[in-house]
Amino acid sequence: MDPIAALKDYQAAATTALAEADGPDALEAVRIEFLGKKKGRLKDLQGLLGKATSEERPVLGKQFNEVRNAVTEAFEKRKREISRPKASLTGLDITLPGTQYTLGRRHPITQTIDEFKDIIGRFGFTVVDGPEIEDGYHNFDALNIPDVHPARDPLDNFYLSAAQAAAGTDGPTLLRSQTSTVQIRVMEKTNPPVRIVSLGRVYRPDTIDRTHSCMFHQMEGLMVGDSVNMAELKTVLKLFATAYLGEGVEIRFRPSFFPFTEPSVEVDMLWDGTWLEVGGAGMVDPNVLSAVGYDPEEVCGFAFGLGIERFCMRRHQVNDIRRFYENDVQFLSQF
Ligand code: FA5
Repeated sequence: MDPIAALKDYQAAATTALAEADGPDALEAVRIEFLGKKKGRLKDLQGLLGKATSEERPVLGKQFNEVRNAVTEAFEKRKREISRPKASLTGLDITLPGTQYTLGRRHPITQTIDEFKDIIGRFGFTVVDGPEIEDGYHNFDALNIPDVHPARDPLDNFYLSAAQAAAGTDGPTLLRSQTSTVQIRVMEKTNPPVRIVSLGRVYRPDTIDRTHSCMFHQMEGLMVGDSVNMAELKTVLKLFATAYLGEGVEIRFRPSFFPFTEPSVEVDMLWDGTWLEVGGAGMVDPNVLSAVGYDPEEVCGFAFGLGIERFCMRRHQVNDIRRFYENDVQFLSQF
């Protein structure tokens, strides 16, 4: 074959093969075929040139070098194109900074719950869970709440008639109005001594204001043994509040009434010169102990229920509970 024509063929075939190579593997195959040093089409061309006469050789040699350099350059260019990110091919400027995603964070109430668990865990309380959808027995009956008590009023509870119908039960089904339900569920299954807390959501159709929400969180505490007393209850609550809010916190206990404790107290906390109610507590009523099969002559206990939002509000100087539930990212991102 005429060496000049062979050089032209070689260059044309290499140009086509490079254009068709659409990935690194295909490109490498083209390199081996057209630029391989040991064998391949370049080697064949060299063999052809070797047969040229001594007059032809300088001219052909020069042309051979030019063609080989051109194919090598075309190969390098194609290699750069293939390795370039695809986006640049669609006209995007890949040197611009990428989209900055902001990481979410845990809700302040979730953070408070975790801190509560940590603190109360150091007092030896174990964390347990209970259901948010409850039956009337655990929300009222076992807690010594009489049938005619206003705490059962439909205006004070979220009764779930559809859930009740689905469960096929006679008694009511409702969103629990307090975490005290968990006291009962734990004592039903556990022999004394008991030392548990349960933290979670509760629901009440209260009028919403600065310190009231329809859904909020409580931490229930229960300690049962043979000599548990009111002084220990007050000490636990005072030490707990100090651990969460600092040395300066002032707590007071006001005589009160709950059907499931006797005596009962309400717990207030001083915040900027005003007392804010943060919980209820007392010695577990003997009727409650009997309802779960404990002998009130043998064991006694204390229980408390604290409003988690109100502690969190005082700690972070949030003066309206509604702020926690408005999904205002600017507000939430401060915690
Ligand atoms: C109870 O719920 C009792 N179960 C507490 C208890 C437990 C007493 C064990 C004795 C033994 P009370 O309804 O007072 O009590 O609520 C307790 C706390 O929950 C209140 O002090 C307050 O901090 C918080 N709380 C009550 N209602 C709301 C509401 N609507 N929004 C936000 N927090 C509330």
